[in-house]
Formats: sequence, C-alpha cells, structure tokens
Amino acid sequence: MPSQSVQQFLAGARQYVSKRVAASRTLLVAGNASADLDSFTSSLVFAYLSQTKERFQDYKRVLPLFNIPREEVALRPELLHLLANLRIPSEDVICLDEYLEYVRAVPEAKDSTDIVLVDHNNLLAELGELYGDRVVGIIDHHQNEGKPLPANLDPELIRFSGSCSSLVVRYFDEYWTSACEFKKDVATLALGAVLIDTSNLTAKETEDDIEAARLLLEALGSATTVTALETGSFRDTFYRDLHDAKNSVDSFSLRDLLRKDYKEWTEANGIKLGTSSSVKSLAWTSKKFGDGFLPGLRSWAAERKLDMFMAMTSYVDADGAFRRDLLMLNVNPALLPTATQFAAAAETEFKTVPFDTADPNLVCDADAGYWCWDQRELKASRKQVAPAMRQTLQAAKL
Ligand SMILES: [Mn+2]
Repeated sequence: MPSQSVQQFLAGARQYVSKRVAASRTLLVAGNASADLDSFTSSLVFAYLSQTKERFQDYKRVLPLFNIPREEVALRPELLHLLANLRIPSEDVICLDEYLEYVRAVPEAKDSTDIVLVDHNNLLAELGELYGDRVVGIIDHHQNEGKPLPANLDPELIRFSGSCSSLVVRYFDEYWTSACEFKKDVATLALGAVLIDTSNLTAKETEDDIEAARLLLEALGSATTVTALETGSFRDTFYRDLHDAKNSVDSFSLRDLLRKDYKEWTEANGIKLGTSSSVKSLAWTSKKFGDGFLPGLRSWAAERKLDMFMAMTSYVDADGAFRRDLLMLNVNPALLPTATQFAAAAETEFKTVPFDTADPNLVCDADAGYWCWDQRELKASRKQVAPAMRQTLQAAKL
C-alpha cells in the first residue's frame, strides 16, 4: 500500500521535474491534450496507485503528466476547485511545457522512460515524437482512431464508459477496500471526474461508472448501501459544487477571460480582428478588474497584434433577463474613421445604447477609439457582429 499521501506523492514527482533530478527508470502517465478533469484524475490516480501493482515495481519514478502548458491550468476552474478541496497546490501539477523543459535539460530521461496513456489511445505532437514507441499501457474510453495499438500493452483496458477515471478505479479495484489511511483523498479525486463526466450518474453512465462510484463512495464511508449511493446527499453536494466551479470564471484573470472563448481573423488587406466572448457582463468584468480593465484589454490586443478588438457578452441579469453587451477597441489609429463608422451603424443594426453608469471603464471615448454598449438586439451574437465588423474592415483603406 502507498506509504505517502497523494499530496506527498505529487509534491515528490514535482520536485523530481523542477530540480532536474538525473534520470532513473521512469513511468510517465499522461492524459489527453484537452486536459479535462477526467484526464487529470486518471493520470494522477493511476500514477499514485501504480505502486500497488507488482507490474510497475521496477519503475523508480512515476510521473503523472497534465498534457497542457502551465498557463492553461487557470482556464479549468473545476480542476482548481478540486485541488483546493484536496489541499493540493496547483503548482505541484506537472504540466507539459515544464516536463518538456525537463527532458531538454536531462536528455537521457528519454531512454529510461516508458509511458502509460490514460483517457486517450494515440500519442500526438511532441510527446508522440518522444515516446510514441514507448507506450506500455493504455486505459481509455474513446474509440480507437484506427491506428493499430502497440503490442504487449499491460494494461490494455479500452472500453466505452462515461469517465475514463471509472476504468482506472476498477483497474485498481482492490485498493478501495484496503485499510490504506490515505484512500479518502484518492477516492475524492476520482469521484470528481466520475460525477462530472456522467452528470452525477444521470447521463452517459455505464456499469463501470456505477461500480466505480460505488467503490469510491464506500471508500469515503458515505455509502454503505445502494440506497445511499442512489440518493446520497454527500454525492449530490459534492457534484453540485464541482459543477458550479466548472461554470464559474471568478478565478479567471482578465487575460484568461478574454482568451477562453476567443476568435480572430486577418483580412486580405492585413487588418487583424480579435473577438472575445464571455458569460460575464462588462459591468461585472469592469468591477472585478477595476483600474486593470482597460490596460488589460489593450495588453491582450497587443499580445495578439490586433488592429481591432471586440468583446461580446451574454448573461442573465439580476432580474432574470437575458442581456448582451458589446465592446469595441480600435488599436490602429489609421482605422479610427472606420471604427467611428461601425459605431454609428451598430446603433441601428445592433441597437447599441451607451451605458448609463458612473463606471469610467464603461464610458465611450470615441477619440481614444473606445466604445462599449448595452446591446439591445439580443439575437445578434458573435455570429452576426463579427461578420459585420469584418465587412467594415475589408472595405477599410489603410
Ligand atoms: Mn475522458
């Protein structure tokens, strides 16, 4: 049984990578490149529990790898919620860019590493180049992409289920009834993914998900009967909190908020338009970021090398009414007449109305190329507004 907690295990793995410890025989456990909660928990639970299997005893190190760059962790509030719940510092999560840096600093690591894939069955991009021929095990719930699987996989556990974490839980089935003092945290970790992926066992769930949830809830000591599993209030509360976190962007920096749902276009005349869509009103966003709001918009536009930036929001206000806001920031002085022309046209086309507000962030300043509005035309989303702006930009003379 594991002699350290999952928190201690992850902190140790993180030190190994951060301190560039010389390579020893290593097992890398990598989730997929979209890096959702399922991939995260599948890789961490597998890596942590691998020490309970004879099969993995020869590995000196087991590293759970989160298959996205560090900077994208912030875009996954449900992960941050679960980590906080478990007192796991998010810095301990080993991200792709950090791991690749480690391999560059310790090149011999490449030859002493095997890899297990969880939540995917085809290793892509840089990891594929490094370890495509060193895949020794797969646990996945996606369809095989037609590529033949590597030979001699152990485990080779690929079948449809709501959550890949459920398959990982079942692969280590003996652990959940053990007396290991650390098992509650491991169970919490896995349960989060199982419930999120199956909408609290109400959608897409298979026998594997139901059995995994039963094992985990039993390990947590909160479901000793099937009835408790079916109606368990712990489970419902735990799920609702995680679900709310997933739909909350309160922990986002302004940059995260702007790039979360972002699209850009470069027109034939070289003019570049960027558009951010958000589930929070401009008033909410301005209040949250205060003096950092306008500089934040300008810095995002500069980072993306934009000539024109727009933000669209859609949200439900305090009275339960669906609302939209629209914001336009012209960055290229040569386009000021074009932006002014769009602002005039938007009044009729999108029923834009300046805000009646004391918030200086939400007051138009045409000379500075800045406009923001209450958009009364509620049917016009980015699908309508962006093409209108693009047409205007295509006609612009620089
Ligand atoms: Mn999955």
